[in-house]
Amino acid sequence: MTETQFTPRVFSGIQPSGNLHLGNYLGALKRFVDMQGEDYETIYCMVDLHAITVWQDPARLREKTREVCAGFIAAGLDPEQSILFNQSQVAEHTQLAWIFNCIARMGWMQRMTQFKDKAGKNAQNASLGLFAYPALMAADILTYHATHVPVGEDQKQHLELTRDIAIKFNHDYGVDFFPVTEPVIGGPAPRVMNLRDGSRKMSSSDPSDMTRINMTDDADAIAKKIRKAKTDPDALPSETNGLSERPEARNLVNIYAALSDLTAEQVLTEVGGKQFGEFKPMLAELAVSKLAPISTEMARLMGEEAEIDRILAKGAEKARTIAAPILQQTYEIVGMVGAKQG
Ligand code: AQP
Repeated sequence: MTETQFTPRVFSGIQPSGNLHLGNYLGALKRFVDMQGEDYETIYCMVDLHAITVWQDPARLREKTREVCAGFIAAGLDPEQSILFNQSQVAEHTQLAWIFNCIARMGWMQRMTQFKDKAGKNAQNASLGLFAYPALMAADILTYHATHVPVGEDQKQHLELTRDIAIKFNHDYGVDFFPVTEPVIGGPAPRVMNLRDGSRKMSSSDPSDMTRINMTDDADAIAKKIRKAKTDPDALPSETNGLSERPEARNLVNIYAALSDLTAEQVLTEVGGKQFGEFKPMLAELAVSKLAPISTEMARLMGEEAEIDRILAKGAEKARTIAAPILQQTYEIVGMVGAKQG
């Protein structure tokens, strides 16, 4: 099957489980905005069903869902141009996920490194949902026949699983029905690292707030976190190969590059030879100039709860018009009596 049979369509999502952070922004959200336009139909989702694979306080989940929606819009997603909604409101995701639970193999799921990382030593006590989550993610994508999925590098393995599920479904039923989705991973910061440990990714679940820049941080907090970010005593190199053994330095250069829409090479041409004492204030100023307008607009939108809920409801309605016929066709292919329309 070739991708060209399918309408170019982008799908991606973010969990409303914690603070939106710079990793979510540079790895995902900024790239969602870049893909919004005439070339693709764009569908972006607050994946609340994924969030509950670990315990979520209901009131906080509601608040975070609205906050992520506000973040999407504040960052530049236009609800008239892109479909914005929360996953639980389009039942086709979970309906298709069940079919995919029956396609995915246990061996495939057991290889998922994110489950191993998140469940840690306590895997017996992890929820079944946390284990099955990548099959729901495949359904999120394929219930729209999405052809492109912009994500951070940490989601690469889940997208490979999505491709395997589509290929196995098509093969088992002898159809060319699901597209083999292209991951869109790239840019200068596909994996933003923890500010205190360059070997770990920046994450909303890290207990220390100093490890990440939140989209809601004010200028002082951003400057303080960058000032205290772990670095090394050497000056910045003039070429990227000089960063290969310096994960913290590489991370800050990549963040600078992604925020300024430059490559790391271009940034080093400008800042090579500088000490961190000089580079960190430059980075803080850049981060504040890019993030402050977004956080200000997010705060304003958070005051308009009814408007956010209206946008989400309208988005879910639009999403359902794409998802429902694809689910119906899937049921027909699989052999469910009563699925055929008319
Ligand atoms: N550090 C990161 N660098 C680049 N991209 C990142 N993403 C997340 N962290 C980074 C991307 O953001 C999108 C949404 O992620 P998610 O909310 O689905 O969950 P996550 O990957 O589990 O993100 P967190 O915030 O880091 O949460 P926990 O604490 O659960 O690990 C995805 O496209 C992801 O790649």
